[in-house]
Amino acid sequence: MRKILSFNPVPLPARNTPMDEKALILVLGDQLTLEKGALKGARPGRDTIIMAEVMEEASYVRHNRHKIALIFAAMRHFRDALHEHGFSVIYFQYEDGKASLLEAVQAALESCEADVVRCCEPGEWRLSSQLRRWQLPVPLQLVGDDRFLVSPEDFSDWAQGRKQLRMEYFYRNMRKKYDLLLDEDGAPEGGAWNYDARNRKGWRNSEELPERPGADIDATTAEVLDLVEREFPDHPGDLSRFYLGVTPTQAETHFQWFLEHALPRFGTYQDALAEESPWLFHSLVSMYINIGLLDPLQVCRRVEQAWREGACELAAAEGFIRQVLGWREYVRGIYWLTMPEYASRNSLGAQRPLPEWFWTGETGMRCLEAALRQTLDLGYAHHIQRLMVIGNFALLAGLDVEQVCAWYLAVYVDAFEWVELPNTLGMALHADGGLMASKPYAASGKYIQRQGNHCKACRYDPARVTGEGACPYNSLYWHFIHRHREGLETNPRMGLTVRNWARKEPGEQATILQWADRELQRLAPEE
Ligand code: FAD
Ligand code: DLZ
Repeated sequence: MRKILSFNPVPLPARNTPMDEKALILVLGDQLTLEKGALKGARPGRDTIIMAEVMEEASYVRHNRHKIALIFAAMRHFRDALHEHGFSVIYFQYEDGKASLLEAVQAALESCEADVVRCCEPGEWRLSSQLRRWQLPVPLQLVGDDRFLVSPEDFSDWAQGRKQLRMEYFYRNMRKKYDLLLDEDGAPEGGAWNYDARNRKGWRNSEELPERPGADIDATTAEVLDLVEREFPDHPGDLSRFYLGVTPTQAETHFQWFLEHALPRFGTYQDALAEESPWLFHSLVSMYINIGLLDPLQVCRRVEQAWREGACELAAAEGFIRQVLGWREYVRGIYWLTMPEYASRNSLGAQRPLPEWFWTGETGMRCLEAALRQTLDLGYAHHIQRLMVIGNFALLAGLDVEQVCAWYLAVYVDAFEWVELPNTLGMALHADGGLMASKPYAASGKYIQRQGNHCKACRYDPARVTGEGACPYNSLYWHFIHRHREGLETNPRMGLTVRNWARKEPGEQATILQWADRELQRLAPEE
């Protein structure tokens, strides 16, 4: 019998808090939820809260300026909300010059009486292992993160003994456990668990794109934007286009806008690529969920409710819920199941240096340039841009896995390693030996042409494989298949492609491989 994930969202370790114990509660920049994590059971008047904008967290990668601004502005607004709830908060602003969270906590301990330091388990292995090495004059208590719907322990129980881990089965369990999109008999609404096949339409510029709400910039946020502009001159991000909400209320406004204006088309155009819009009908809520401004379960329930009220089709609601309830929780499970070893995997031996144009966007390839420019300027690209445009190029070209992952961690506003790494290393680069995906997401220019309208305006032709003006994705695709043909021919989902390659005349193969080598040298030189 299959194991069912235990229903209780994230059992926190039993905490026997003596009534007179005073805690110094460290709240990290992506833990901004009242009454969850380390703030669960916190007592105003007795416990003190510490929050700190610190150099180490702001610069462990070259974070997009939108991300730093989002985190600092959201932290400052959260501090104000804590004050309103009667809490005493020690808050270090970036200008206070604290280098690290440890330094901030040590300084806070000198100015308050605390018997214990309490923190919710950090989302990234890097910080989690650092915290465990801290030497403090009082004990450090780490509590589980109850903003996720499955704890790492429950995920590990589910994974144990399975020959192969597949998101689809995990997701079905989650639907049952959280009673989402089930009919009265507990069967999936509409009779199927997955409506992905209906969610793959290409963009032909045939729909009007609704205008998105902008940012609501108050004095606190404006101050942060100035600070980030001044202090992080070498980081990507055009802050004159700041578009993010920084409080739960603002995040809710953006989500409500999505429900009303974009959800009805979300499913249909989930995989589409468009010249006209960086976001199409996507929700733009990952950053809010990831830092605690929106609750993942509530977001799913609201989408289900929208469908039940007739506001969208089942395929749209199911598609969205699968991403949040399924993929988001699944990748976190994979991360904690396999770290720290996962980060060093490179099963396809990809080692080409990351080209400099990843930081400028200048490639001349219309789809790639659009995806990179919006990534660098706004810190946002939707899933298909991350996977099938940028990630696909990195996969086909065999770019160095560590460098590609570090780039993804830096450039997106929603990037935290627990979600970035399995998506990049596993899903996009297929470097984890097939743990995340049963086949590499490798595609030629034809896929990109089918999904959108970039190719029409591009100098490269998706119908040509070699010669000046041929779309580079085409020859690189065959180069990839050729390089990895031995490993791929036994993969049931790739065998046919390998056989198609083998059927080509040796002369044609040689021409394609030579052209691809030339393209690789031009676009991703080895030195
Ligand atoms: P929508 O398309 O509107 O989807 C709804 C929500 O579903 C998202 O907000 C997100 O919470 C969730 N979701 C969708 N797909 C995934 C997924 N594969 N994994 C986890 N959650 C998912 N997501 C991040 O939050 N942070 C990252 O650093 C990140 N890096 C990625 C790197 C690569 C190479 C790839 C292929 C995907 C990455 N994703 C990441 C997943 C996904 O692309 C983003 O969550 C999504 O594009 C965010 O935009 P949105 O809110 O408009 O999402
Ligand atoms: C991402 C980020 C940034 C840019 N700055 C801070 C900060 O100054 N202080 C803080 O507490 N948290 C910050 N964060 C979020 C942390 O990096 C995040 O908590 C860890 O990566 C664990 O997920």
